[in-house]
Amino acid sequence: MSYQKTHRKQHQATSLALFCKVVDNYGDIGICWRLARQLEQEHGITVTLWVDDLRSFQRICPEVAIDRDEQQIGTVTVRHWRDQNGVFAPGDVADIVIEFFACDIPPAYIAAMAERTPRPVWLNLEGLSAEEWVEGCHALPSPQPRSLTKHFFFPGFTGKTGGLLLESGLQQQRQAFRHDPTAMAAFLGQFGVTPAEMASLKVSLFCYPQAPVSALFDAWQSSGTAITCLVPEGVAADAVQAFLGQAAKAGASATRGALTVRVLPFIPQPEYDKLLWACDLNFVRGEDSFVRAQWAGQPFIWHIYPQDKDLHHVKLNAFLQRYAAKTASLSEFSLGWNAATTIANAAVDWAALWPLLEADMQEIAVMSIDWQRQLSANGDLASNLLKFAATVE
Ligand code: TRH
Repeated sequence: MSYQKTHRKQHQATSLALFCKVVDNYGDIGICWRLARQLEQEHGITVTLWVDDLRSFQRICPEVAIDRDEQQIGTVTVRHWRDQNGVFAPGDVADIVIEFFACDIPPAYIAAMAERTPRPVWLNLEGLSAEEWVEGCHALPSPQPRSLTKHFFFPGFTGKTGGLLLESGLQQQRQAFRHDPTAMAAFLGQFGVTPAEMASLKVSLFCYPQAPVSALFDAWQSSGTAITCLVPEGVAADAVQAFLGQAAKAGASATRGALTVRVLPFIPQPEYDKLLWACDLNFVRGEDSFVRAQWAGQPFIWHIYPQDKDLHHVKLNAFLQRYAAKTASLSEFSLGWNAATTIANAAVDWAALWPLLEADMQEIAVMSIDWQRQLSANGDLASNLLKFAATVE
């Protein structure tokens, strides 16, 4: 990825403030935390992460203390963004200021940005979509009051976008883990996964409550292959509880027919990556786990974040056209999982769809490696973001 430079800035950025408002669940802070760590660790940028919801943050990063206004997590400074008040001087403003998902940063911070010399680079880091319009909007300037300019920065799947978050050593770590059966067994074993379950087809399940989990569980029970479904606590809780016949607490498990369902604790973010690497098929959702499943290189099914008027179906189709155009079983299954087929959801025949997907899994895994190559060729989002910031006057 290259950005046209008109003038080279005299100084490279050394500090960055990232403002994160948690709209829902864990994806907003999940993405911001990943980006903050990578900017510090791989680029030596001093990062201050402002986040309004420390409880959600703690769920994916247990080191977070929920009662602290300011804390260091690793080398990242984390500030509790309590409200829009606050007093800021130009000296408090970082070289690069990022608002995640168009969150409103405190007015006094913006006023300080306007008074700072040089002006900071101000970016709005947007949500991920495979739709074509993203390429046209990526990197566009948006003039703001006080002669400030904000630029849009879009993650994406092509070289005309900002790319995806990808840590530099991730693929080597994944390969080392995949080639180390002892490490994989130890990882899964800590959650009570038995040797028989390890030898079965292992599926991780992360989805929104409206996914047709019970219907799929019914189909899996009659599968010709033994299946172990690993579900973090709190996910699809009603369907999991109904299957287990007991509360869906970490450690609970039950087997019916070919299917074992086992509840895991909700694990820290780096451990979740390992879960995706260890499983043969991953059900993921939202944005961050969706991207991690792509780097895991295993077949995956995406449950997209629901939007009003089924707008998310457009996004889902845009992604499937890029990723799954050649694999009908994957497209059909994904559309059914998201109630995005033309058939009513109740009519999706999971018992018929599942064997088709299962039969294509090896082919999908091979295709996934090719997909990873295409994505990696776009560079990684953190590096692309810094390269772009260096071109902004
Ligand atoms: O949690 P999500 O649904 O998050 C988001 C938000 O809802 C957000 O508002 C919306 O904009 C976005 O989806 C599209 O799904 P996501 O994005 O996959 O984020 C989940 C995070 O939680 C991710 O960083 C992985 C992490 N995680 C763990 O750390 N441990 C776990 O056990 C699990 C299941 C997930």
